[in-house]
Amino acid sequence: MQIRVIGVPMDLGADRRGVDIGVSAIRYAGLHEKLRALGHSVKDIGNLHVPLPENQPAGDPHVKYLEPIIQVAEELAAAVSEALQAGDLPLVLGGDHSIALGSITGVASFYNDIGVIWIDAHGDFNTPETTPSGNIHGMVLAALAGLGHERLVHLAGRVPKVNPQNIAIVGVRDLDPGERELLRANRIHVFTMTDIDRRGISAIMEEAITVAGHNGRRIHLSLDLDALDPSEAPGVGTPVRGGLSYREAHLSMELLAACGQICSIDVVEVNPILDRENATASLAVGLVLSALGKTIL
Ligand code: HAR
Ligand code: MN
Ligand code: MN
Ligand code: MN
Repeated sequence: MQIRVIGVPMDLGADRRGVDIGVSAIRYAGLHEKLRALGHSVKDIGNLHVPLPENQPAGDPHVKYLEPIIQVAEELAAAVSEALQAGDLPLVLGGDHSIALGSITGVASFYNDIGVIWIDAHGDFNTPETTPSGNIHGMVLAALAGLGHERLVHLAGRVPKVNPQNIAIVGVRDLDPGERELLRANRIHVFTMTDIDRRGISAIMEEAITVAGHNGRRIHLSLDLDALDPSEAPGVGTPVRGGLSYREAHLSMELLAACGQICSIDVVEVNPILDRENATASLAVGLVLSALGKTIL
């Protein structure tokens, strides 16, 4: 398979600066050579242009940096759908999680019914009314499901980008009060760390794959590195204790590879400034390899 790498050095969607250089850290961790060693071909189109926060007004404090985030999302959506049209698998490197707005919009313009598996400590299901921070990375999944600021919801094309029934969130352990209500009211399938502790990651991922992928629909994987326990992934902007272990994360990726329905991937929230010797970026590369077919034997 040809993997098309798209870098998006975005940090307008989060408060903590540093995820913009996550794209470089992931490349530096050997992404290309390791993908090639696995038998894939790799085409890297480089990084999209992302404006600097220093040169932008934050604007509405309930949806900060809305305009530049939308601008980048439109560009990314076009790049992702172009990759899919060419038969490549888009691998989008972040940047903060607000980039999923563009990547999933691009996938949804190519396939008319998609599923999303969102692996994250957080729900990213706030709206401008419920957000405690105004940071768009915490609102992006709601927007893709049709809820929230209308500029985010109505970005290029159909609304919603993904049917809320086809979304599975895995690894959750930190929700805001209003966000929790929205997830409940919209019957989103949320698999918390408690569910994983009780039932095991294998059963949970099988169920998540059924939720997102039933009827054989294509699945977009959005991997937020803060889903992992901070002992494994210290280099993330918003660490939360009690996350996925190294093997739980790898097994999740291996099960996704085995399902054969993954059409596109985001890897987000790697923050090299907070990392230890690029451990989190290296972990991200390892997880991508497992998601793209690397097995132990
Ligand atoms: N829920 C909080 C907010 O909306 C924190 C959001 C999260 N950070 C992330 N996204 N890294 O997964 O502001
Ligand atoms: Mn996230
Ligand atoms: Mn997160
Ligand atoms: Mn935030």
